[in-house]
Amino acid sequence: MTDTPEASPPSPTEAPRTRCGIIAVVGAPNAGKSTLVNRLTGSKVSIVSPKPQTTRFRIRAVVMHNEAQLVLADTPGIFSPRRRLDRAMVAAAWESTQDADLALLVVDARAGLTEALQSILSVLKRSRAPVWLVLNKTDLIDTKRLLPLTAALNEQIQFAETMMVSAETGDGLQRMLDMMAAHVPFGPYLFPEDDLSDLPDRMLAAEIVREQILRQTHEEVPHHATVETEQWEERRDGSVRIDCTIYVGRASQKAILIGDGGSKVKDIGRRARAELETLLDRRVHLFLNVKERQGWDEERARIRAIGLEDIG
Ligand SMILES: Nc1nc2c(ncn2[C@@H]2O[C@H](COP(=O)(O)OP(=O)(O)OP(=O)(O)O)[C@@H](O)[C@H]2O)c(=O)[nH]1
Ligand SMILES: [Mg+2]
Repeated sequence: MTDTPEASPPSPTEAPRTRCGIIAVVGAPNAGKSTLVNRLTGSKVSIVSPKPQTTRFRIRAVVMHNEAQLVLADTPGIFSPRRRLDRAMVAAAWESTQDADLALLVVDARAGLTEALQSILSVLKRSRAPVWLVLNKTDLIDTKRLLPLTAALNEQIQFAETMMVSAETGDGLQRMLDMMAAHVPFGPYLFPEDDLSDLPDRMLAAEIVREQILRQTHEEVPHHATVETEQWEERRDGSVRIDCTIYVGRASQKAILIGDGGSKVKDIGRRARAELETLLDRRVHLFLNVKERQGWDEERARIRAIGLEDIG
């Protein structure tokens, strides 16, 4: 963006200046936004699953590249919302494009131009920030199919750039980083250089548990479960005790989550604990408590607890 004073290149007398910009990563559910953000960051900042609507709130991740700080905002997939929870998720995604210097529209190249994508395009047309098209999952399709898809999408929006990548294999990501670092405006860093994300550890713990629920349960259970960290207790031996509550909407969902003799919740806990120990680099004692709470996805307190604004 060259129309702001900050964006002008440094004059020869000035010390070289850094670049910094906020980049909103948007798209339909399951397009691979979180996989992309994790891969660009080189660590796990956002949970990933094969099920749509995995990400529920905006997570900022910081990537340092070529003297530039790229602040990537991973967002919930955009779809037609029904529940209060869904409306808040979709609002968070759109909101993140408002203060962005650049928006990346991530498209599942194999899925192509779906109805969901079509309605995103019609809103994104009015974006203040430039929009780049990121065709993802190119490892899954024949390259011959990419050109007609690019042409069809560019008919709807004049994308400033188009890139073809695979967040899974890393293909095309180096070039993408170079281009983003060259695009963001000159300016001071917004975050300390060693910051990874703005996700507090308590939220990270809840998200890692939710990721296991998404991976280990099916049908209606994953989307009707929410996880909150109730207690975080530092132990003298350097370990931490984390107590999380899993809320589900119905008794039947609770029964599935608990499993025969508690086997399912034990498995969810075991895997989440192992992952948390790696991410937090310390011993973790994880306790999960499953509660039935009808209508939690319409409850303001539950929506705020996962970091979403209540939008009524
Ligand atoms: N083969 C392949 N799979 C991918 C690629 N990128 C993402 N995936 C898979 O696609 C699924 C969805 O990925 P996510 O990163 O959770 O997608 P998302 O866009 O963040 O989804 P929501 O948070 O629900 O909006 C996961 O199973 C990923 O492993 C890719 O480049 N190639
Ligand atoms: Mg996601």
